[in-house]
Amino acid sequence: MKYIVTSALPYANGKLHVGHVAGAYLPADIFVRFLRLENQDVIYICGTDEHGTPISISAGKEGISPKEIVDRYHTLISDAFDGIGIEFDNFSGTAREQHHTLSQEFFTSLYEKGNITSKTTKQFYCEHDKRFLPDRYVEGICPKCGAEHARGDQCDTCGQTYETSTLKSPKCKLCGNEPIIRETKHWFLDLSQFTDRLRDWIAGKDYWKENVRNFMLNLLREGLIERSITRDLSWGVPVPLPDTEGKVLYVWFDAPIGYISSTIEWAEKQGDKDKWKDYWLNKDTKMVHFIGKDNIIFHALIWPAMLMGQDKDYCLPHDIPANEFMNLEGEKISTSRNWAIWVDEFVQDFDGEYLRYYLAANAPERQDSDFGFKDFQQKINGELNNVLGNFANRVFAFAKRHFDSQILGCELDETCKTTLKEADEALHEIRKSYYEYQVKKNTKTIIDIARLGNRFFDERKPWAMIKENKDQVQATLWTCASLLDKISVALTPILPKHMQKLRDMMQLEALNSFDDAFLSKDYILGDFSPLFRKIEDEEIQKQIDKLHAGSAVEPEKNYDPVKDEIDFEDFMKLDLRLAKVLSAERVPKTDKLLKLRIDLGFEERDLVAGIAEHYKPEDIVGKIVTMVVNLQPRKIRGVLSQGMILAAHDESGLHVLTPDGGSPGSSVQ
Ligand code: B3M
Ligand code: ZN
Repeated sequence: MKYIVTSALPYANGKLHVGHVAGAYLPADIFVRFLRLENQDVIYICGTDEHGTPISISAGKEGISPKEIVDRYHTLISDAFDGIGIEFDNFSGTAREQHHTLSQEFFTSLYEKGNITSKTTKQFYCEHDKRFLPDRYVEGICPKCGAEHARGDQCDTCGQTYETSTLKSPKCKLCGNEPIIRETKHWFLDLSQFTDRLRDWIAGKDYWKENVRNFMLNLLREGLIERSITRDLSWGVPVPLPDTEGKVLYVWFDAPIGYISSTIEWAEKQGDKDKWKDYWLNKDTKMVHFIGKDNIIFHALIWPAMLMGQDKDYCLPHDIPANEFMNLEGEKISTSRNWAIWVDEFVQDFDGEYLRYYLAANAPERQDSDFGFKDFQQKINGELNNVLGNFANRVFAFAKRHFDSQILGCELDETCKTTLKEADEALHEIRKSYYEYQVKKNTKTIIDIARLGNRFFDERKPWAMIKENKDQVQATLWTCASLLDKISVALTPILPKHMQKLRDMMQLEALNSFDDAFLSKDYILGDFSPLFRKIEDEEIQKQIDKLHAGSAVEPEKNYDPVKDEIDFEDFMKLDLRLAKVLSAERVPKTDKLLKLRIDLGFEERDLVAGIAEHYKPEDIVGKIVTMVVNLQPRKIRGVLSQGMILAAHDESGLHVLTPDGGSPGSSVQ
């Protein structure tokens, strides 16, 4: 059986944060490490997703090329994966030549089969920037759920996709202007032609996670529509048709093809350029895509259709275990607000495997989970240190003191056998659960084996028994050593480095298989030391302070309550005019008041304005302001005030309303 395991290609437009790792990377890496313990033939494939509008926008903002952006983040992301032991067989990038070639081949194959249609569509165009505004170049109100900050291609809030031109209140992301609609020719993948094949394909997927399978079945029930697969952009895979200058393949069309192009690159690095075919052109291959839930439609619908529309007989996804999201300290992770834990920074302060352990124990497999720093500390100190680390240390120390670090096989009594049997039953469950990607459950089950070991050690009281019955103590120690051996196997997919450290202390042979957990052997211990380190309160407080300081968490804006409704007649009683400030002086003995001489065109007036804390007299003179002129005159600090100028106030201060044109006396409607 061959496996291709992939993780969603991270956009090369930002650093890696813990939410990414929890959703699509750690679960995949753990699954691959487990398959290797099962001596399965597996390759783990990934790479950076190097196209798409966010990269072009970032490049524009920094005044550099998109290539420089993707090269920078490819390296940063790759290094971050190294820091937490995520080990791909190949980590490529979709800006590479052979990816472009393959993507164009995919397009052409579908085009020649008539699966791609073209039509002139309405697209947002910015007259100021003289360019079309695909995807993230435009932002507005989601036409499906009404959420703000919806993008041109997909709404982050409800996850739905829609025709860009249906976006409400669109704004150009480059200049903020409202774009116009212009016609432009684009190409569409006609998914309806794949309905029967997709329905047959998914019929056999009753083992899929519910959220994925139901999502797909709903889409099939609603009826498949054609989906735009090209964009007006300069950065991306050029559309392989004549007269398509300035048009590229939509990033979500070419990105999944990156799984294949990265495998081709891997085969070339292996010195056997056709080796990728053993996996991709093999109907028996089990292809497993690890993704976040916002990527389901692309992986469970569009990508299989693209594969079905190829001349080559590609294998189709076997499983798509989409994970939910991980939040942070009770809030959604937000890169724009820097409300995130960046992996490259985190591993400067903590061992990368502590992050692995916490994200495994807290995996968002069936529902969103939350990364809490105090909870992280509790799991590392309370479980790794106090349960597993403590169990190993007390067994090794006792064996060193009383048996010269030699724990040899011996006659076991019933209690020992029962304890080991309980552990083996747990291991069979763990093995099955790893095949079902149930990492969260396995983390708990493995730590429970260490808890069983601590309880067994306490109940056997070797420190007391050593004087009366050394054989019984030897049986106790051997049982404990065997439990630690089993744990070292079961926990290797999650904590590979620390479990190798444990096996080195026990001078165990190299781990070849999950079955090694059931072997019986003598234990000749080597040097040992604490397996883990405790995390101090100050370290955690420092992380929490850093998160809050670094995140531009907007303070809650409290708006003035909206006043009672008035009718149009009431509003029409107000006489609003433009007016020019001729002179200004402070009102004596007050901090807030300025006395202004106002020119209304048809007359001059005095008025008192409460703006002295925000405007020096010289700052306001000469301004054209907006004024209520039919307000009853009032004496204020001895000055007869004949009207009121309008100003807005917020946390940044007070701002008088000045029109962007008009002359004194003009009526304001
Ligand atoms: N680049 C990342 C995301 O939307 C996107 C995945 C592509 S996988 C082919 O999370
Ligand atoms: Zn613009």
